[in-house]
Amino acid sequence: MPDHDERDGSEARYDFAAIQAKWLPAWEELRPFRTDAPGDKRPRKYVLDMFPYPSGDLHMGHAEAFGFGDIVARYWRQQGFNVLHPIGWDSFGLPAENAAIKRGIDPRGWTYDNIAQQKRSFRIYAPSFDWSKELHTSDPEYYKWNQWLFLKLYEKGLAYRKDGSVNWCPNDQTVLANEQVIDGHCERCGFAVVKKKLTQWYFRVTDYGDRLLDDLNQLEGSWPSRVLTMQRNWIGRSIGADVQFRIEGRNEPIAVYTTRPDTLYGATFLVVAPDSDLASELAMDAPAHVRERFDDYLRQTQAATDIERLSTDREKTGMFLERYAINPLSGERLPIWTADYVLAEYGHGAVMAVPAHDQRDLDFARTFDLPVRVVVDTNAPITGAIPVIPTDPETGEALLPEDLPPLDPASTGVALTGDGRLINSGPFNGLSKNNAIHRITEALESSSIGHAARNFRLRDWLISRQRYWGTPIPIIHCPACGEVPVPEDQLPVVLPDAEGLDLKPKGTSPLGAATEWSTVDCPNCGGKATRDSDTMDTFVDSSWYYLRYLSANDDTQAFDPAEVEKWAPVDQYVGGVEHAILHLLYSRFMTKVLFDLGYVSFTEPFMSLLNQGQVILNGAAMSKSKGNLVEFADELRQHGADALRMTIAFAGPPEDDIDWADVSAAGSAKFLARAWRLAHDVTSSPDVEWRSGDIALRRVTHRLLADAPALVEQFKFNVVVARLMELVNATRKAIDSGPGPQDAAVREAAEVVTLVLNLFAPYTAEDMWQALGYEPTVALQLWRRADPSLLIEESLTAIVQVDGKVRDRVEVSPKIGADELEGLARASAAVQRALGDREPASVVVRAPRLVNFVTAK
Ligand code: ANZ
Ligand code: ZN
Repeated sequence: MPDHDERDGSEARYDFAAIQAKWLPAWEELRPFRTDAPGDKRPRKYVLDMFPYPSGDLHMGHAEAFGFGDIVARYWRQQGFNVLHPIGWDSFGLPAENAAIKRGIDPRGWTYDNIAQQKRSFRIYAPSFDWSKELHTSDPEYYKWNQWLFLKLYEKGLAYRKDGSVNWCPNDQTVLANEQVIDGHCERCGFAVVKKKLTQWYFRVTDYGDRLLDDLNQLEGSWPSRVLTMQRNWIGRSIGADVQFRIEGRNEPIAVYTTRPDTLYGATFLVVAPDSDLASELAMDAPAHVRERFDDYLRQTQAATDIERLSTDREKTGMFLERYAINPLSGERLPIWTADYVLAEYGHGAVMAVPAHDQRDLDFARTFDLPVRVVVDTNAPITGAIPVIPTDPETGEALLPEDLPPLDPASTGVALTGDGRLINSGPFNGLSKNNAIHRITEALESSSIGHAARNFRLRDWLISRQRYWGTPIPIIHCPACGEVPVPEDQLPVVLPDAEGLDLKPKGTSPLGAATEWSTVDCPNCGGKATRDSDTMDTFVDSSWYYLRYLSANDDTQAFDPAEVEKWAPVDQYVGGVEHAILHLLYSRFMTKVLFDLGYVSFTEPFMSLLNQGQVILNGAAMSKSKGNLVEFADELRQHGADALRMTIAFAGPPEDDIDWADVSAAGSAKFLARAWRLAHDVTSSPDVEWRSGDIALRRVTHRLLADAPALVEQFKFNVVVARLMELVNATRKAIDSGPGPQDAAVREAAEVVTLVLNLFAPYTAEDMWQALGYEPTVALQLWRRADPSLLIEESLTAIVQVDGKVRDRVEVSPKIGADELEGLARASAAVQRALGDREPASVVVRAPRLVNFVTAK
């Protein structure tokens, strides 16, 4: 709807559709955002939005994320940088395949149709992309380099295949990474996930556990702190010791991992994970009735998820294996149990149970009536080397031992996890917990029955999937040679045609059924061999795409090291917090691997991260099924790209959710029309001398010029918009009831409004720029420096009172501090007269406006 407000000056009509239609073709011809113009000497910035998955048209979440990314990209261009802001599609993955199965079509067609649709919408929305770098991960030109990367990891021993118990989605009939299991359910379809033993491909992420953790320190302050915390928790480094226990009737000792070697004398039994090889072996050599019960118990375990198993408020289950271990320090004989609260995949899949000091062990011991022995006296607190005598917090009197809470977890049911001094621990009695951890670890090391050890919660990355629409794994299985990597010059291994293949999930990859594709000659011995039929997790594709943008059209290498040197790492990354763990972790891992391989010279991919909130409606997430969807296409049609972008920028801090019920795109359109008319009302020419303009308006203009950069860099986009509105209002007033449209300050203000609008409303800004007498494009105009002489603030009048009575007024700066203001007030002759020889009992200072001296009455 064209907006025209008679009260608002110019007769010109703001018609967003006409403005869009005018500038879109002009820009496409100008290509102002190309980054490879010959001789371009500008310094560089790399601004990246997480690339979209082509599941349909763009949605409001895209409008938001790409809107924010574009503000940053446009801002750095105004600051004189050559800014790379690329776009591509994360176009492999399950939704395409599931849609294809449902409709009996090719996932390729579905995917590329959706990309075309999203592209059309992007063109109108007009983020400042360099379209020449466009990529799609499902193109062989892209996934060839996934395969190349896989082979590099394979050469380094960082890609390997192993049998393991994996998460299996019975609905999607594919394995899932631990990260893709949410509360025991498939992240994609919501089906309950089960455990299955399968041979799968992994990337050795755990080798990088320490660096993935330690390098987060580099990102402190430039990534959201909650993302840093989520990364740290996910990696979950734990520090402790491995301890060897001899097993009766077995040659080899077994190892357990513990974070509390100080409690070794308090171990009263051992527990092994039912689904570990060790448990099966121990049960195998146990009496027959144990073997039978064990099989039942194992089945029961496999139905539970890791999260359920680790939960502390779950009824403890388990069984005695009728085997015994020997405590390596005390020589005590300890029964061996199996219980599902111990996980096969963590540490060694076995624990020394210390029920007095570990809650899960205690719950278990109480359920099965096993002994509890306290070995750390937590009533003997420690500070440094000096024992502290505990005191009653109320009376402050020293407490006698009998007054202290009992050291009896067996009856209280509460494990003692605090600090204290060792008891019941032979030669280690009297040591503090921390000293004992050191001493006992040393003792274990010196007799070669243990050593200091670390563990990560992080697991290796399971990358193989039994699905069609992904990157084929470039390995050939030969009966004679085993695993043979596909030679580099035979890449890409192109996906076979979907036509004629049954894509329905059935537990093995549909690629295996493409016999013509999968039967090959072994590159090594020439004999008959078969291709690996699994495809890669799509997180592999997105783990390095930021590098491919730099050489998107290079078919000789994954990326050109010279381009990487110029552009990478990414200066500003923008995307959803739903990727706070996996995608970022995998990109960080891949970057470190590429660093180690000598391909890049940095170890972190994304120097700064902005997580936008969600666009919601009436307090709830939008969804098609709930029927509360705000469609991007509808909003775009109704209000235009600029009003949409403006609404998003103005809604609030970008990290917060935007409730579409609380914002007004129509209001944004009105504001844009109001701003746009300013440019048409200016009557002075571009060469007018600004310094001759109205000083009050110039002050408002220059304060915005001075403040906006820092506000943008702190992502306070909404504040910039608010300040821009203030300038638009001041300019309108100057035209209508101030110095008038011919005043130089009016032109200056209108030009600055245009420069700032370029960040949020590029079409409107371009049209204003032309109305002001300039050539396109405003997007490449440099930011203007604020004139410092216009930033000096006016003074204001502070009131000085004595006992609430006004005694004086002083002129002060609006920025005056409380102490300075009080000093000025005390120096006032009127105040000194009013006070006489009385000392004020208190002084109330409300800088910059008021001081009140209160005398005691
Ligand atoms: C004895 C002990 C005594 C423990 C005590 C704790 C407190 P984090 O911090 O997560 O690394 N553990 C070891 N392997 C396990 C497995 N596969 N499944 C379940 N639990 C396992 O936890 C390490 C502690 O978790 C280890 O230290 C071990 O219990 C248990 F007062 O050993 B502790
Ligand atoms: Zn062979």
